[in-house]
Amino acid sequence: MRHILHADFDAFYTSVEQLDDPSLRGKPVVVGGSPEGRGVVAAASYEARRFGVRSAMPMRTALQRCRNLIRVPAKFERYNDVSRRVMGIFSEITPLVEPLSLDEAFLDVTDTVTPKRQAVDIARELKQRVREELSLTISVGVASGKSVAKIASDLDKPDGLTVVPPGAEREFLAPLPVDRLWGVGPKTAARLRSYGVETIGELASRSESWFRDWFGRTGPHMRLLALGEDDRAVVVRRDRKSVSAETTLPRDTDDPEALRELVNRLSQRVAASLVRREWTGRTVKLKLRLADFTTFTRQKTVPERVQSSEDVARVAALLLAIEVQPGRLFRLVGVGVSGFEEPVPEKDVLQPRLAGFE
Ligand code: TTP
Ligand code: MG
Ligand code: MG
Repeated sequence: MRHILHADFDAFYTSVEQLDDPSLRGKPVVVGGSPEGRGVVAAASYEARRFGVRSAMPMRTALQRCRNLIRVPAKFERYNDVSRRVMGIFSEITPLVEPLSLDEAFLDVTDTVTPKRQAVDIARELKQRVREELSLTISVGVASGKSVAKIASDLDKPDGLTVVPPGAEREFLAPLPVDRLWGVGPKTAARLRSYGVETIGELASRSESWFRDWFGRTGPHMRLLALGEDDRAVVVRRDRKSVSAETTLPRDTDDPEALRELVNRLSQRVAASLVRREWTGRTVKLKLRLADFTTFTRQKTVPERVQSSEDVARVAALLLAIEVQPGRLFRLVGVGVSGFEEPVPEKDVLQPRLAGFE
């Protein structure tokens, strides 16, 4: 019996914008491109959704549906930063975290569960920590497999918590429309409807041969998902090539002390991330941006593997010392580590990607 959590931010981009700018709170807000430039809606706040505004909708249509809609351009660096922080919180709960996108991840908490701390308690903890540390809300689904957990997290948004007890998967899925199934997009859903299948329950009641006849090789997989059976593992991807942190200085500076201090702080952040992942690296990289926006990197590969903030900072400081000169003003400093030695177990490599049906 496994316990899988799926956690997903509510209205991610717009919630971050409403957090950063209190004047946007409680209002219909979208993040996306301008209507003149044929932009589309990336994210819509729940207030905007009341007017029928949705992700992927042309901005022009969105503005027609809601005349008071406030449009904000995307700040991807900021979303990336929030994403890294939430993934950090997740990986403090369990190392078995599989990010699916910037705003969502699966967590396998099977080995974290104790009689006193059930999966639902962990889900509540997770929500509370995200609320306290990031001032944002996530919705969480709890189930015995990934597919049902993902569907569950979406059912009670925003700020939702949906638990599907073991054994209740099929019953939980039955009334839902087929396009809720993970991997069933609009095309497959339309095809299923043309066969008279509207709900997941109707789909689940079809015979094995029906699935094979209509969906060939993907048929058996679709059938299992409709039955709420999904034994795919939560896969920790170790394909990240580097871990880094950077900051723009409040004021451009050539002060060696201030720069050194900043390198130390950034090294601490990078090291914390390395320690959390149990990674060690070989190459330390320093990124520098001058007052005139010229940006360059310097890197050094060392014989001993680095992980601690002292080691990262020592190498980064060496690189920095070469570049610091009186009158040479720096605007941004970044520290990164790469060259990880982390053998990927065979079974992870062979784990099939989450295949859709179209
Ligand atoms: P989602 O998690 O799909 O949506 P959401 O977080 O905005 O809202 P929900 O409460 O329903 O989860 O996507 C996360 C972010 O990804 C979203 O805030 C913006 C971006 N995104 C796009 O840029 N284009 C899209 O078509 C979608 C669906 C999302
Ligand atoms: Mg989301
Ligand atoms: Mg999402």
